[in-house]
Amino acid sequence: MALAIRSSGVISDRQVEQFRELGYFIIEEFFTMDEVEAVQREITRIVDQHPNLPGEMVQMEPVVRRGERVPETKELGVRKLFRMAVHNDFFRQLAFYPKMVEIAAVLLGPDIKLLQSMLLMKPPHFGGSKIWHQDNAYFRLVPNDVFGFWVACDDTDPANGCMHILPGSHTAGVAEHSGMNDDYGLSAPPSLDRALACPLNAGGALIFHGELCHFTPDNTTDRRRRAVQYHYASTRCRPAENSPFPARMGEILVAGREYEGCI
Ligand SMILES: O=C(O)CCC(=O)C(=O)O
Repeated sequence: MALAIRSSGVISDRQVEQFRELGYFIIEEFFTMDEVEAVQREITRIVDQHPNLPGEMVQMEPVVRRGERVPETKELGVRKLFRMAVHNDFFRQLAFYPKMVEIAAVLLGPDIKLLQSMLLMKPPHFGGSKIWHQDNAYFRLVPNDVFGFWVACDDTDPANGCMHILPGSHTAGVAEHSGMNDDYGLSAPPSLDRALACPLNAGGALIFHGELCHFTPDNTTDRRRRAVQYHYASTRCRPAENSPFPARMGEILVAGREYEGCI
């Protein structure tokens, strides 16, 4: 990944160095509580419109879809909102959140796309795990100039399914993955005792390389665990030909320009 020599006012040189060496860094209070609450309200507004929404936007928890669990409210049955930045003005604007764009410019250079927007809802009691994986195993961008912001919209810890990462695992390329859809993950996942849990208060952000191995466990609590996940990539990336998924061409050009044959 092409790291700028200078860092912005938002991140320190030490954080840029940590990203290069370990594949992640954390910023507490990245969103203010007002911003977190605005995200929470917009989630409710979107889910209230379901099913009168583009089909890709709302995915229910599998146990709810299969009728094995009945959530207290529709919102508490949602696993994921997908590509909200394409379909919703609030989340489109969030793609231009100055701190995110500034950090993207440091990590990626001047030509930046929002590659993918998601809201990961992991509802209380039955919100299922997301198995160990590397995000660029889904995207297969070459070069791998792609990273994610995972911003907690509730207080998160291991019991309600916070992020777990394997520091430094972003340097060895994309490992073999198998499975389908949300169960697509590392064929040889690491043991849990090697994982670093990243508990965050609401508003805190994990910024992580697109090839960093990570997973989130089940939400076994009665607490919510919502998170915004926005991936940014350099517009010089090409979708690789060996991708098992449809090529991701990105959602929004955030800064700079596009290139022929690239995302
Ligand atoms: O927030 C989560 O539960 C998992 C997010 C994640 O790793 C992903 O969707 O790639």
